[in-house]
Amino acid sequence: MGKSKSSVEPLLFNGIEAFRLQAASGATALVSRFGGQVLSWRTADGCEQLFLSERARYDGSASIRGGIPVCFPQFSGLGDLPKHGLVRNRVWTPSGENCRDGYALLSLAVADDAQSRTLWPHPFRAEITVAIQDNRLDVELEVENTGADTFSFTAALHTYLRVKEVEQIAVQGLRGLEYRDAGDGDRIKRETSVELAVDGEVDRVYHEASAALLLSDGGRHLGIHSDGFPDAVVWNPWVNKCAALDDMAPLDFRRMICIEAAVAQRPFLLRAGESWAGRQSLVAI
Ligand code: TA6
Repeated sequence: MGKSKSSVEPLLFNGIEAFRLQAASGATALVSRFGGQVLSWRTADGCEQLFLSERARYDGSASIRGGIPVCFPQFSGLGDLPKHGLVRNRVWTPSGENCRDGYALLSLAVADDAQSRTLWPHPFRAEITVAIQDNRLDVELEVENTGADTFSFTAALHTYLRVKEVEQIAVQGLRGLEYRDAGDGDRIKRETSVELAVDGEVDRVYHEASAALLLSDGGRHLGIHSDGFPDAVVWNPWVNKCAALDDMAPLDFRRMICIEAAVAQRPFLLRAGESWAGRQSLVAI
């Protein structure tokens, strides 16, 4: 039997326009035009690697809870803009696709408009490129300053990873890094654990996290590598904050951990006409 081909097909998912990517290996991804957001990534063995809340909203009133929301031009509350910026609630436009050598790739783009300029006066173009192949997902965010003046931004790929039981996971690769503990009054601390375990709320921005991270979840392992994004964020809302989110079920905090690639500690300056790109790669091992 020959190998099936890779493909990118449009479809409706919970009433919103999306694309299904299929790699020749059988790996798949689902990418929504709303938010330019990856909503699902299944490795070739059919195993879903991303968390997507069953209570997520698809009516445009909020960003979709789960998958990989794109935060730009502001990460979290690091400025005056709405939390996590302006593009996770907007409809992105397909800007390219490629199905070759067994992989499937799709790009979606979004630009400033009259509405975004009322909140942030800068012309920009942001493009997300999602590629799957075998047991690997690459997500790249490219930002172009299409205006005449320099702007600064923070950003993140806010990746929600699905786990079997969050109290059983370990995250390696953070030891020795300085972090801002957003769950503890933004205190600056240093990571001492070889393996970060989660048994309470975690909301940390690790600075200059250039090494690859390894998420272990029972017998499953996921390598997480980023380029261009200097920081790594680890977030789990735990019991109380999860209960306060109406688009998550009360016990959903047990099924997820966000490990995000971010520009957070120092805003990035982008001059007129310049571009910046950052990538997060996930490899199931
Ligand atoms: O990236 C972590 C974080 O900034 C947390 O502080 C937490 O609030 C999370 O993002 C989710 O934010 P959201 O606005 O999507 O509820």
